[in-house]
Amino acid sequence: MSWIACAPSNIALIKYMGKLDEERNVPLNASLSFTSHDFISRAELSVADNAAGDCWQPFDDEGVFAGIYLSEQEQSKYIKHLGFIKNHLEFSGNFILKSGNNFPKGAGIASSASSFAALTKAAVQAICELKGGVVLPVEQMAALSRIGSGSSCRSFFSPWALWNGEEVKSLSFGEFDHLSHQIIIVSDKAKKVSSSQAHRLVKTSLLYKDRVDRAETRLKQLIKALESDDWHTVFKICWAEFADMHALFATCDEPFSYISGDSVKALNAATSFWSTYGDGPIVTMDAGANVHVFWRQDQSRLQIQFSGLPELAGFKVINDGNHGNKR
Ligand code: 2P0
Repeated sequence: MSWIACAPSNIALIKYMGKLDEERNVPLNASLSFTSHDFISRAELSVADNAAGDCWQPFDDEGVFAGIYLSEQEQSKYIKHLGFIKNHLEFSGNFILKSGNNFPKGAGIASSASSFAALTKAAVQAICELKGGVVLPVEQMAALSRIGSGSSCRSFFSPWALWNGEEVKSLSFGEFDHLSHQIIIVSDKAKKVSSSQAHRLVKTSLLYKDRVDRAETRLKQLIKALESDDWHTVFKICWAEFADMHALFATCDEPFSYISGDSVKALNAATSFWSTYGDGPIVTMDAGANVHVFWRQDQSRLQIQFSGLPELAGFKVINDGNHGNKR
């Protein structure tokens, strides 16, 4: 018997950075994210016949979810989360766990969010069925998933997800519910500082003191701008927010940066595009070097113009819905 679940990635525009409770991944500030249409992770559980414990395997076929290999450390974090769910649901059997994404790992597309959400869904479905119980409601699954990876709780809600403390819910912003998400891949190297380390280190920055207030203020401003269709203000707030997070990284006790020279090239292309056309994409960066841009449906011509900019030549551009569009 096997159980399969899929979950989408999500990208925060107001960032989760800094934890109130490290064990349970309770954030210090509320965050707001846009849920991907089809950057997806898939998890499959099947009952293991031996008592050697749970184990992880990649998908071994040629399908879109194959070819993703987790490091030893990633496997053990993933299996630990399965153990946590088994323990929570009082289940003692063992599973073979397979997982993969239809997008590259370590490319700054928040594969941790989608993969932990997919695992949580598959594990809850499997255990509830094996025990003859009712599958948990989505809010409870999101809360369990959050313990494995904080940002994964937002992947249960769409098109937008608002996560505050231990609660997460869907939001909708009319025409902004159908944004086109494009990622400028300037690097596919694994990041040197993990997100969990970053959450810890930012607290040592002198800029951290008012960080929660700044994030909460921006969240209110962003929701207001999204509700009033004020795209330019949305752009300005999102830029200020990712710059704020990256400034925390650069000013903590063991300073680090995810922003490379190529990230700056992509960012400059976006700012000069806005200056030239008086319009452009929302821009953000995650805890990685790659640059995320979001477009409204009515900006499809601008999006094509942007994709063709000479400054972006040589970078791979991945589109939500059109993966691996290499230029
Ligand atoms: C976010 N990030 O809001 C922020 C912005 C990265 C940059 O949440 O330690 O993998 O598992 O709770 O969720 C990435 O951190 O960290 C993240 P843990 P997670 O998306």
